[in-house]
Amino acid sequence: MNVHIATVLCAALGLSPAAVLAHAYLVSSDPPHKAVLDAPPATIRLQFSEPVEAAFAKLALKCEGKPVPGPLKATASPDRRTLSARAPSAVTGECVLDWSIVARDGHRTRGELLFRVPGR
Ligand SMILES: [Cu+2]
Repeated sequence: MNVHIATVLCAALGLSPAAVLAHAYLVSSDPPHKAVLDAPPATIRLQFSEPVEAAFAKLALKCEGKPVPGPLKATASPDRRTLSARAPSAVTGECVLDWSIVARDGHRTRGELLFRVPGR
């Protein structure tokens, strides 16, 4: 859905098809979307289709509906397609990572990554 909105925006701005392809969407993650984990993740990784600007990334984690304290600081890989963030504490329950990133074409895309850490 986000990809379609971004495509429409790029088209509306009169950008070339190459520019339209330049906004970034999520291609994979660790943990994977909707994963059920044996243990809380130490690090969360998001891999995008295009290089992203780590400085403009916003990552917010909620578990069991409550914001997990401490901002998640995103670090980019050398090719800038992967963002990594240390999970701030030993999280449990149903978790949602709200991510929002800016690609090189300046367009922001966002989405949600769900995972679950069953309680003991
Ligand atoms: Cu774009």
